[in-house]
Amino acid sequence: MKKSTKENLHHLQEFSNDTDNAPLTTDLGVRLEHTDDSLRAGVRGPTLMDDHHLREKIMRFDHERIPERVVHARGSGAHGFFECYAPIPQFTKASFLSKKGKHTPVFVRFSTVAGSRGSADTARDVRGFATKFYTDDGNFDLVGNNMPVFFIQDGIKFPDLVHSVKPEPHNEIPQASSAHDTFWDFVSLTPESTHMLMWLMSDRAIPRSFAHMEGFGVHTFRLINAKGKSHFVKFHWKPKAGVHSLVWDEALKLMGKDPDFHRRSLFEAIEEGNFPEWELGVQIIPEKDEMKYDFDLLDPTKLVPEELVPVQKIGRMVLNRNPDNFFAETEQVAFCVSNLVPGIDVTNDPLMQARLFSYLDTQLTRLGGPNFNEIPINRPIASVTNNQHDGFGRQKIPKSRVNYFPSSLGGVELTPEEEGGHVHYHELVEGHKTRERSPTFNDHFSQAALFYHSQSPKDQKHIRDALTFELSKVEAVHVREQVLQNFAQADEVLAKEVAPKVGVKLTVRASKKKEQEVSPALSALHLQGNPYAGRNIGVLLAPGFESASVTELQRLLKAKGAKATMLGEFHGEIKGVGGNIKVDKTFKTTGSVHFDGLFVPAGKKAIDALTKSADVLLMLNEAFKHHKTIGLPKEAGPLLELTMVEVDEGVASNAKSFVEALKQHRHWDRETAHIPA
Ligand code: HDE
Repeated sequence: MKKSTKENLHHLQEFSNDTDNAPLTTDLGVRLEHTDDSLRAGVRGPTLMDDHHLREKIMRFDHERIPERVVHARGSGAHGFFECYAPIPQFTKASFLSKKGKHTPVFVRFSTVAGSRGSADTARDVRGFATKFYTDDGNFDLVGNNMPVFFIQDGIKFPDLVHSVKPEPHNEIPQASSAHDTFWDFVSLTPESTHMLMWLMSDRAIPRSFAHMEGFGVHTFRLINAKGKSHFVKFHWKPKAGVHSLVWDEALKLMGKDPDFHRRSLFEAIEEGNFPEWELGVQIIPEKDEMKYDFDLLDPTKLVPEELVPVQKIGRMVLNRNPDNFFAETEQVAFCVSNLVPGIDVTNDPLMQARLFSYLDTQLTRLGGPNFNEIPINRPIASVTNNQHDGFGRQKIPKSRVNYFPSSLGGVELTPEEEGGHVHYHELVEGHKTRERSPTFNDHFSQAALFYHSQSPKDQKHIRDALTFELSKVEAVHVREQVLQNFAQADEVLAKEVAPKVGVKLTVRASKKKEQEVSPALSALHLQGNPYAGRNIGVLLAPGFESASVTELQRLLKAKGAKATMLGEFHGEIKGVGGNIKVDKTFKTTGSVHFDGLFVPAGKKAIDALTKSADVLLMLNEAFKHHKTIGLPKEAGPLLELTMVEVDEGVASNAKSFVEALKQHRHWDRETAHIPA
């Protein structure tokens, strides 16, 4: 049963078209009595031009596709609401941030960047995290990512960056992967990308689910209060479920086993009532502090460490309703960085400035004309009354004869600023026209180092492993070397450790010894959240299992907001001691990679049967290799012997100790204890 709340159904409802049990009609509402055979002259004769139903049906089919997004083509969306619980009217007049308890409907689309629309969810990539707030004063789109910085400082480099990461033009290989020559060639010659590359090589680029990601507005924005005063602001989404990731081998396997892994877990979580939730945080910086830091607030390759400016939480967002139709909503949603409301304004960040143009522009090609904001998912709640009447696909019927301004015959009116009329921030701007970058943008390595040094040893190892993997796929040796020269500027030891693994002899050109600063807030260890939210445990069943241990596991998991999936050789009911259980998924159609842990219930007969299944043995080995919690009862010795599983703190013998061990998410000690470096 779908859960929904009144507030986020809002204006979409009037457009919903429930076709279940309705008569089949043509596009003009003529009811049809036959749709399986075309109209022909004789049963074996030619098809007739008179068949308007055939022509209409095929015409619609021929035009079903619209251009996919040039970047962020692969995405998944959900509806929800934003609740402001700690208003900040002293900083902004934005209505949705100014009143305690105020609810605003939202639509969020998560995405990968590089892959095509049909590519796999778990590729190593940045994730888009775009939120449309349908506020009383118009739509505000926070079109962010799950990483707080970006590859380039100026939007004019974006086409180069994207061309380099997309499949190479001569053979269209590889799909949804940065591990190839052109990407690393471009970034090796663009040292400002080093900080973002550190994030991209980290486990943040392979999230466990969308609900386990932070979100960031990336650029510095402005908040404007009712008196017209401006403060700089950085936006953050903090996930209630914490920041957690897949392991790389798991991500690779999921690309084959379940390319929809992230889409599916978002959809299922919402259907099951386990609504993903984030808190909205702001870092607020007074205008007088604009030049206070040793980085420039306008430089999108830099973040503001939370230790310098704390994140103030002001509200929460809950995603509680799946779209009814993927195309109409998730595909047609059009986010625009220029969708701003009074109280929120932009800065001169040169990346942001280019984005202000780009998003509006791209929708014209993607959605076929200037009326894309009349598509239900894009329509604001605030009423729209202006003189733009025409263009492809116009939906509303304007009634006034006046479509110009000014007029003495009626027509629209202006709203003074005091009554909510939009004005741009009164910023002083002066300077010579120039194609130059500010020297305050010059330090490309300090924050790359800050991020790396703030990671736990395990996370640092993952960064080195990922870099080794990616560079191992780069054919041009000089590119591998140049990349490592850049990384060496951030951390020489890192570069020197990777170099021999990718066949590079590294003589570091400049090695300044720097003090190793850290920002604890940048480590996922400090973002653990609720360890059970969204977790899914696979229960391995065979005839003769003891149903009591399964029931107990289900009860304990449910109480914590996690779930269990029943796995068996085939579909149907499996006979257990004390009760039968229906299989949800079969051994062949899933794998350990689908689950956060595996549980074998008690029951000697069942365990003997499981020892005969190669699928089960593979699953247990993989769960162990991916550092997951495994439940194996005392009598599971014969099963254990056939696997590489070694009993450690992540291997539990009953439901209670299993759920306790699950709290850890992964048992990383295995990585160093069992897998040679
Ligand atoms: Fe985007 N980006 N971008 N981008 N971007 C698009 O807009 C662009 C950038 C981001 O779920 C496109 O509607 C330029 C940064 C997200 O629909 C396009 C530049 C950040 C999404 C576009 C950037 C983003 C997009 C493609 C450099 C993080 C998906 C289709 C100046 C803060 C939104 C579309 C969704 C989508 C252009 C850089 C995030 C072509 C020119 C930095 C989350 O307009």
